[in-house]
Amino acid sequence: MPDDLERARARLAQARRVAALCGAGVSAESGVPTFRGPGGLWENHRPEDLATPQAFGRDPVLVWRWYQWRRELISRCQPNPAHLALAELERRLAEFTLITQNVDGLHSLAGSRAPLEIHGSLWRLRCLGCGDEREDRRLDLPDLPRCGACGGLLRPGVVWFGENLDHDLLERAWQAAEACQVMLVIGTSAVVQPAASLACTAKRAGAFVVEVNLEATPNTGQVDVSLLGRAGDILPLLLAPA
Ligand code: BJW
Ligand code: ZN
Repeated sequence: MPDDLERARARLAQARRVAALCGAGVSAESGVPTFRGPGGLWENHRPEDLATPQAFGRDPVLVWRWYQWRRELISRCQPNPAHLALAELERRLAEFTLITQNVDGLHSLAGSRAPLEIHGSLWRLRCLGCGDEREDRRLDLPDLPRCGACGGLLRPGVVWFGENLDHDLLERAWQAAEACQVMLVIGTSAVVQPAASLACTAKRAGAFVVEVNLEATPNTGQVDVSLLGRAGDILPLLLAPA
């Protein structure tokens, strides 16, 4: 592990173009629950009951309750050293792309300027009537929030299973994966597509890929270095001078 850390640190220090692909593990130390694994959101809820357009169509009150609960919980969370290290990396590099699956907004709070939130944001609401999408940070939403312009039902501005990711954001993420010299893959179980494939794309295009996770993932066999541990401990070490 110390050798792997050194190798990763040296490659990162030399790189001019870097991309990071983040998952729920990055926010875990801020107190945001992950999805899979012990204590994860899917331990007590089935994704198909809460995170699909069909679930919302069947029971929007149930789905909204779950999202309101998460908005409230996350409103009390602060960025942790992993978020701060990623914001610092962006300041150091001319070309840095932060691709995040997280919908909690903590990267922006940590100072990251342009995270590609490929699974959307809990803090944006979209109208099913007129399609208007805007930021809304209220914690006292009614059971079924409605659009001020057309009265249509509002939904969370996140990407559910079976839905397409935003084309432009995904395109920028693919481009960053293809162009980067180092990719950091942090705190993601790497089972949800197409996000998980971004690491393989970076590897195929010649990047040095570093995984940071508490445990092995389906990507571990393909990456150059796998650093096992907490993102909030490892990322600051990766950025520290040699
Ligand atoms: C730590 C740590 C610490 C903990 N430090 N580490 C190809 C093959 C098979 C299926 C598909 C496919 N292409 C598409 C699909 C279907 C589907 C999919 O991938 N299914 C698989 C699960 C089987 N994908 C989709 O539907 C996507 N849409 C799409 O592709 O459209 C086109 C299409 C549709 C249908 C068929 C084919 C094509 C959309 C995916 C949307 C995912 N949405 C969610 C919910 C977002 C909204 C919300 O938050 O409510 O996104 S699901 C959930 O999983 C969330 C996450 O962003 C996502 C990924 O999870 P993540 O971030 O990896 O978290 P965890 O919890 O899984 O892992 C945490 C990790 O951290 C663990 O590894 C820990 O060890 C680690 N960790 N603490 C470091 N301190
Ligand atoms: Zn509307």
